[in-house]
Amino acid sequence: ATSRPRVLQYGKMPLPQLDAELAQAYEVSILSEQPDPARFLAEHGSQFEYLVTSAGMGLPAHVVDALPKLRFVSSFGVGFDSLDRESLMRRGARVGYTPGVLDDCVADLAFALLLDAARGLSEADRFVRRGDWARSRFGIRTRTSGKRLGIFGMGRIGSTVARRASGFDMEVAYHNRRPVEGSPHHYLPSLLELARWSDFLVITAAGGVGTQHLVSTEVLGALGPQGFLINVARGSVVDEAALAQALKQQRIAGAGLDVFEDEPHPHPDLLALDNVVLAPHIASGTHETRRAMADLVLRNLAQFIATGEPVAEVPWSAAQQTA
Ligand code: 8YV
Repeated sequence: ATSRPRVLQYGKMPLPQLDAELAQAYEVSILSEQPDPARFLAEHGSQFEYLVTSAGMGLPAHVVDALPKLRFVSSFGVGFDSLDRESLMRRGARVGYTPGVLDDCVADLAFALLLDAARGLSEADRFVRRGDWARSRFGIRTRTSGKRLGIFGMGRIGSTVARRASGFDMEVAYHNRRPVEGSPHHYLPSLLELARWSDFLVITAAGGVGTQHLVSTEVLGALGPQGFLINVARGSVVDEAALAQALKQQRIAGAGLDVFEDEPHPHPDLLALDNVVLAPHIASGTHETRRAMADLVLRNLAQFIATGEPVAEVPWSAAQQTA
């Protein structure tokens, strides 16, 4: 048992079972559970070659800088915008993540938010529970079938959303940094044009460098008073204050949001609005998908320790190997 590799876990994982499985296989220290994490890092940082974190917790530069022997990070999640790229590259540490196993559940939630925003489902639920049904009528809403669905970010998740759309007889167009080879969908060369075209604009783009506030007042204006915004990507891609204003003034029809700029604190103005559906970052949060993500976190770590190559590696980490 003494030969088990040491692993620094940045915090508790999004699937409690995974905490137990990591502790079973490795000599784990959980940084967030230490009485004085900064002191723990200063005293023990040089003992760790392996670290486990999640997209939600991230990994800041000061932690990487306190781990001089760090070789591999196994992250729970497909997003890697919260992992400090610069310090990790400087350290020469490789980074594994969990792409591919959450596409269905994230696309499902995008559609749940889309249908809810269009039909007012969450608002209707509040209406019935308040007893308003016996007093008044619930307003009529917007059709979804046959409408135009714009997808910003045509990666694994975006294309899974597009497949869902065909069941609703929706027309699909997309914007992406570049056209996706072999995609049957219409490419629009700018987000602004996509927003102008769309009835429903779904954000499935990766967050991070170069994507901050791309969904701006101008883009929301192009989406227009009949348009809906759905975001299951990263809150940072949307100017949330501008979105709250646009919703309040009904310059767009509605929104469905699973992600926010400052989680767990949605912009306070959003909480008072009925034309937005709010979810607490739950798109990957099913038993099946979180299990698959946990398995990939474990496999990435085990395989890196055994062979020096993870199963799935973030693009900039992989690129540094071939450069
Ligand atoms: C998770 C996510 O909830 O995969 C991602 O990038 O944002 C979500 O699936 C997150 O990783 C949990 O921290």
